[in-house]
Amino acid sequence: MTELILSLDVLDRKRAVQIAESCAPFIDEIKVGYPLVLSAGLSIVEDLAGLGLPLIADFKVADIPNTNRLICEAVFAAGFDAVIAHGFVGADAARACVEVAHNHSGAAYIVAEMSHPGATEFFHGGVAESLAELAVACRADGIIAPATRPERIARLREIVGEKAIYSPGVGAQGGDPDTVARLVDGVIVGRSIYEAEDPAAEAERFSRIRR
Ligand code: FNU
Repeated sequence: MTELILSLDVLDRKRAVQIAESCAPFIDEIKVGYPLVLSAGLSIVEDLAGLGLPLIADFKVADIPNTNRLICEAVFAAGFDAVIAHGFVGADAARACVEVAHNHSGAAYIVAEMSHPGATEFFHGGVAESLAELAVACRADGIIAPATRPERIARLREIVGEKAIYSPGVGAQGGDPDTVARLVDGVIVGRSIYEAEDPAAEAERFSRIRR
């Protein structure tokens, strides 16, 4: 069954918790990134932990191996269950994230190709394929691939096989949830849910794309 992952890019702590609570029955995981953590503080993780849903840290970690290790240790110490890291920094740096994640019984996902229009400037021409290969070689738990380009997801699936593919870019960025849900393990949805008049109703609607 394709998972539904709520991207909680809401700046106000109270509103973030309210939205997460109301959507919780319809979602499988919550993804938190810089917007919420930098606005509300890392302790937001404690507020969300009570919902019992896995929490993904979308920090797109991209530094030298030692710094990546320190960042990921802090991520898992804070209570996150998974981390998203960049692969373009090289296998040693990406592997540092994977190792820390696995030492904490968590998961690490490598960005293979991003979803915004500008991503084609650097990710195309074989780069995304190389990043997907790197994710496999580093024993990452999966990759991030663009819901805005289903044909690219299909290509990257050939490389990662049964590893998880989590895909942002449906709704606000134009990707079609039904098309993408058939290709991936998890669909990541932010604005379409948290900016809706009734986020829970919208989450419920998206949850029906799960097969
Ligand atoms: P929404 N995100 C993304 N594209 O959109 N982590 C990527 O290639 C990627 C991401 C994140 O558009 C983005 O930062 F690697 O409002 C945001 O948090 O649905 C979320 O996915 C998409 O949010």
